[in-house]
Amino acid sequence: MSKSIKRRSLLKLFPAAALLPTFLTTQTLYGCAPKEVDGLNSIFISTWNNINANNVAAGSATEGNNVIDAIVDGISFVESDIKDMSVGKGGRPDRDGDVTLDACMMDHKGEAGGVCFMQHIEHPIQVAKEVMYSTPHVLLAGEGATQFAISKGHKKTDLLTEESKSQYKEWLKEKKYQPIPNIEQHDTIGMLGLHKGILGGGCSTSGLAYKLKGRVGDSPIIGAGLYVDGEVGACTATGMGEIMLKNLSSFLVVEFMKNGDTPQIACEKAIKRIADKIKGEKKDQQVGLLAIDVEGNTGGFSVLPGFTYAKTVNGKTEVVKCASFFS
Ligand code: SD4
Repeated sequence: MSKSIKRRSLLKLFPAAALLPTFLTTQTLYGCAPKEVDGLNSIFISTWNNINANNVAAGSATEGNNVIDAIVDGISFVESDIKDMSVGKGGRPDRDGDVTLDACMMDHKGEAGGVCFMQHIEHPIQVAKEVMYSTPHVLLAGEGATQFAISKGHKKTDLLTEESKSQYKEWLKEKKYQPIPNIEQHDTIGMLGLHKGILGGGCSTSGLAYKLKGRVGDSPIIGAGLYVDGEVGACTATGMGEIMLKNLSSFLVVEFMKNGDTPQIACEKAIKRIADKIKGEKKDQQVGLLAIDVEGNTGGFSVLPGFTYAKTVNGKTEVVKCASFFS
């Protein structure tokens, strides 16, 4: 079974998201019956301007898929989009010219799965879900992750594109490792969903361009790039992964929400903690945090200006501009 999502066939279906095919299998979420939030059937939020991904996720949920499968569908769409050069196929390579992918998922029961430093597989988010539900593990890395993906029916593929190859060739002329805020750190997709009262989240990236071989960022690490507590809320992160890894930012945001903060205040507090540590020295490093609570309230905040998120409530999408700690 090919799990590749064809961009053109999906685009043809917009905005009639309800007509989207059920292209991925449906996972039953333990027969849990949480209360449905009044008037809110589904809400999907994702980092940056990932409007299409949200629409795919919302359409998938409308089709009857649960929140995890809807998120997998939304993120898979971006992984196949070669114009997004920080996720999946078309992602910028490491310093050796190899594309290495990180992704993770977490559900409302606290189940989690991820892959990191995985090569040659177009849909790390699907593999992350498979790690979550069909292995006793949380994280598979490198060749082991690739082999696992192949064992689950994924095909090996060349993730480089003409554009990413030509940008890499240019980069080789100077070989300077200098991530640029909101340019290079702006495409990773972290998506959070609340559908029929059930929370879930996923995150997928090719990481920072021209990173050292073997570098793994926050995106596949539970607590750093993503955290979900089905009783409280969820958070996902984007930007300079090393910062989120050192601060476990997504876990921290959910913990703040658990202690009573709104998603917005929780994101602001977690960013402040980072900004206080940075103390103005590393003002070129962006971190954006995005959160949702079980009631469907959302919030987002970043270290530097420029962070946005796409928000789709009951099928209606808008892009929200976030405030930032530094101006
Ligand atoms: C990483 N956090 O690998 C990711 C990069 C990112 O938009 O968010 N890019 O550090």
